[in-house]
Amino acid sequence: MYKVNVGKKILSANEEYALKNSQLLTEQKKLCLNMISSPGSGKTTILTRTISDLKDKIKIGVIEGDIQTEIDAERIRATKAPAIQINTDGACHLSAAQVNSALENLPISDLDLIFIENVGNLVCPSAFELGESAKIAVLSVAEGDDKPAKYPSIFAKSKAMLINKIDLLKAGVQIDFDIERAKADARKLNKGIEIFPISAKTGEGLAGWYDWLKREVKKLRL
Ligand SMILES: Nc1nc2c(ncn2[C@@H]2O[C@H](COP(=O)(O)OP(=O)(O)O)[C@@H](O)[C@H]2O)c(=O)[nH]1
Ligand SMILES: [Mg+2]
Ligand SMILES: [Zn+2]
Repeated sequence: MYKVNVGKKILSANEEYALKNSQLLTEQKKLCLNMISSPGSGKTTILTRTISDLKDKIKIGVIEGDIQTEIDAERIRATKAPAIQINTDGACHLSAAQVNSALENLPISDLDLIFIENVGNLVCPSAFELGESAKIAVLSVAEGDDKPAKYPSIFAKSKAMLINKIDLLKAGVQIDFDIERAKADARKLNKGIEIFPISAKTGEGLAGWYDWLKREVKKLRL
C-alpha cells in the first residue's frame, strides 16, 4: 500500500545541488568534466599529464573524490594546479552537495576547466548527477574489452571515452583487448560518443584528446 522509495528521494536531494552547480558553472562559462572509471584505469595520471601539457593553453582545476586520503589531490598539486580533495568515508560515489562545497573552495574565476575525478567505480557514479557539463568514461586495456557491454550506463551517458594504457598492447604483454570491439560496443549504446585510445605514459593519442578539450572550452567562451 505505502511504497517507500528511498533511492528516488536521495536522488532528488542530489539533483537540487546538481542544478545549483550547473547554474554556477553555466553563469561563469566554465567547462566541468566528471571522470568516471574503475579504480586504477589511470584517471589521475591522465589528469596530471593533461594539466602539464596544456598549462599554457587551458587553466585546469581538479576536484578529487576518494574514499580516503589526499594522495590524488597532492599528485595534482605537484603540477601547480589547484585541487580540492573530498573524502567520502566509504561512499562509492561523489554527491552533488560535496561537489558544491568543493566548487566554493576552488578559484573558479581563474580557471577554464574543472575536472571532477569521481570515486573509482564503474557503476553508481553514473546515477548521481553532479551538475557537470559532461561525463568522461575511462577504460584501460587491462580491464577487458567487454566492459562497455557489461557496464552500459556510464558508456551510454558519457560524451567521450578514453581507452587508456594502449602502450600495454604493444609491449609484448599478453593482454587480449580488442579496441574495435570496445569502440563498437560503446557506439551501440551511444552513437555520438568521442573515443580516444591513449597512453598517459607514452603520450600516444593524447593530441586528439587535447584538441577535443580545446574545442569544448572554446565553445563556452563564444
Ligand atoms: N602502462 C601504463 N600504465 C599507466 C597508464 N596510465 C596510468 N598507469 C598506471 O596505472 C596505475 C593507476 O593509475 P592512476 O592514475 O592512479 O589511476 P586512477 O586510480 O584511475 O586514478 C599507476 O600505476 C599508473 O602509473 C598508461 O597509460 N600506461
Ligand atoms: Mg586517482
Ligand atoms: Zn555509490
